[in-house]
Amino acid sequence: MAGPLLPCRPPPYETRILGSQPARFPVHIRNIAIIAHVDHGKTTLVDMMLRQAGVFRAGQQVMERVMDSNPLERERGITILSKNTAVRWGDTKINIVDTPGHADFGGEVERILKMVDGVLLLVDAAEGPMPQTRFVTRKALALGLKPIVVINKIDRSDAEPLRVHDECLELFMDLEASSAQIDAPFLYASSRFGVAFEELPDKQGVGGRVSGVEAPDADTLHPTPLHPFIVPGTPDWLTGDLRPLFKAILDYVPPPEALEGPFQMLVSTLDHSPYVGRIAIGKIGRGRVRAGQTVALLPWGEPGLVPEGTFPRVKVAQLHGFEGLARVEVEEASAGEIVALSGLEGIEIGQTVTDPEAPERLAGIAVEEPTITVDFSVNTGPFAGRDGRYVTSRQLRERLFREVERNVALRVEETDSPDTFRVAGRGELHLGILMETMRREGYEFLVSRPRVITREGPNGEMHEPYEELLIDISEPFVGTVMEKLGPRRAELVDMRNPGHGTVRMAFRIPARGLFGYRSEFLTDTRGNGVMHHRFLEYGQWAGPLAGRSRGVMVSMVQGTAVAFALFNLQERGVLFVRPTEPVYEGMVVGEHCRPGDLDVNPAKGKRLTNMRQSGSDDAVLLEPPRDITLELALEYIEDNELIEVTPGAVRLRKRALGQNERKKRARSARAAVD
Ligand SMILES: Nc1nc2c(ncn2[C@@H]2O[C@H](COP(=O)(O)OP(=O)(O)OP(=O)(O)O)[C@@H](O)[C@H]2O)c(=O)[nH]1
Ligand SMILES: [Mg+2]
Repeated sequence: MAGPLLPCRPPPYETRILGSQPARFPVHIRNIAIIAHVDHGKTTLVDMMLRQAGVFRAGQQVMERVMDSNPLERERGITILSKNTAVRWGDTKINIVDTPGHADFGGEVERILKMVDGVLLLVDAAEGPMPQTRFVTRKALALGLKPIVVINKIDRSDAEPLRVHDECLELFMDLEASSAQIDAPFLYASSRFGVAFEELPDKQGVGGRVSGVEAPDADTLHPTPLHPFIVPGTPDWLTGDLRPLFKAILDYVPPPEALEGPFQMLVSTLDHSPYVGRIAIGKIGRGRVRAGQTVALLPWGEPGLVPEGTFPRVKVAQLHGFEGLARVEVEEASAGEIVALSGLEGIEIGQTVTDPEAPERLAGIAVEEPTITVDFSVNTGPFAGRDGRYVTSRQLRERLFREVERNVALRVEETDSPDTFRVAGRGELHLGILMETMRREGYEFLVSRPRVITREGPNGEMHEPYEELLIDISEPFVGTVMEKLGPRRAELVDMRNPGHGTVRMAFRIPARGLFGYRSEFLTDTRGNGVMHHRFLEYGQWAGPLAGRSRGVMVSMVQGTAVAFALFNLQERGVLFVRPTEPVYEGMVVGEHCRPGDLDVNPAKGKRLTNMRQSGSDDAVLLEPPRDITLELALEYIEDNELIEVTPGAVRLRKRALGQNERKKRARSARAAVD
């Protein structure tokens, strides 16, 4: 184990805060990112670190997962944007970046790794390493970062921390970690209860042994202030706190290099404010920067000196450092600190900002290329404009191009039709979030089925994106899953049966093969299975794939859905609409339980001979309809269908609404295949 860091050189980091507020100096710095697969507990851990480091006032009401601050993140319980925060632990400032775990945002995590000097790699004590764990670990190891492994959620009843410990080591070997990296410290933690242990606590005992950190006096270099925060309901055997984690960060994460010389900083992430525009966030690599200073914005390119005259010079309007949940305005900051610069008009991720006298570019990380594309177009349905505020192609165009300003992995292109825009992104979640955000802002539009973006292989052949698919299901469902994935061209890569009834299967599958699979998977496994997928690589075009195995029920009338009609239809499949919902001709109102589409009349009421009969409609027993979320819709629809997105509704519809037109198109499509 590495010993405590000795104060062998003068503390180089300095941040002068504007105004009279005295800053607590000198400080040491640690810059860390928290990385993991989705839902392994990163944001919950940051909550507890903030609490125990005393960021909140005593008694202050703080919402859970406070870093997931935007409404969509709160609603979905996931992190979408990475965020910076900082805590003080003794005389050390720890800058923490909470990152998103969903695979669509992997590129962002990769860039974040450039601004930190260490990572906390969280792994769920039951799930073990997952596809995204492998991805972020590979990136962190390749950058030479030495992780601190935190086996989290040890409180879970199905936790198997020792097995997961072994699996992490196996992963490190697989990824050819250096011996120093394999020697990473392992901690056992529960972010929910705010505890971390160096040794696995005994479930029968009281409190874990947190060797070495119980006596703060023994380590005078790192006084360990702690703001006790005991989560109600903490089991006895989990008595403890996060001191072992803070200690590990101080001991194992190297302080940032504090290079003297002309200012130089790589922009790792962007933020946006309606007042100051783009905000560039990164770690100062060398020298210092002041508010009001003129800097050079170097265009992307090879590392090294950039010729004079090829870059703009701009003034840093404001300079902010991170402190708890706030950003504090500072007048100057030096190498090693993570700062936010505003006023740099046109700045992009991956660019280097320097002293104009020493325009030396750093190696950036290219923004990941999109893998799927959809068409956004003006709503042409009969309900167009009913509840949206922005419905014209001009408004749609303006909004989409504005998005590109801050959503770096997104591309928007015009098409031959002035009403349609091609939007390319990293996956269904990436595009789904854009769609959801726009709908909340009052936009209305149609979205097509996603298409994969193909590339040309080395010999001119066509390549398409492949995904890594991981499925956890109970044994009896293995057969069904294999049967369904075969025609989708999935290749079984690994299968593990640890013997407790749940089987884990890993596949390599063309991204196209996954379209429409999630809803089938949920039906087939009756909601018991878990599936995760992430982009793996480009590979040979897999040839034609079968589409959705079931057809849909299409409304042949415009009107209002009636319980009586829905009751009769639910025998034919799963409905997507509720009674009293408006429907129109060509709208998809449910899934047919067989192949082939079915024209139906969801508005057909019982003949109203007297009041009692129509009143008795309410008593009809209806299955709850399937909720159509945007991501599900994106995965679900076929080429001849569209998603209608409005502030009040997400509907599925046929491209051609009229029955005759649909038949005609279906005939010509069949003819084209034959
Ligand atoms: N049992 C248990 N559940 C936990 C623990 N930590 C977090 N959770 C739960 O796991 C879920 C995900 O937690 P988050 O902190 O949002 O996970 P995350 O890694 O930030 O997720 P993303 O940002 O979406 O990748 C939430 O429901 C938490 O309550 C833990 O230590 N034990
Ligand atoms: Mg999170």
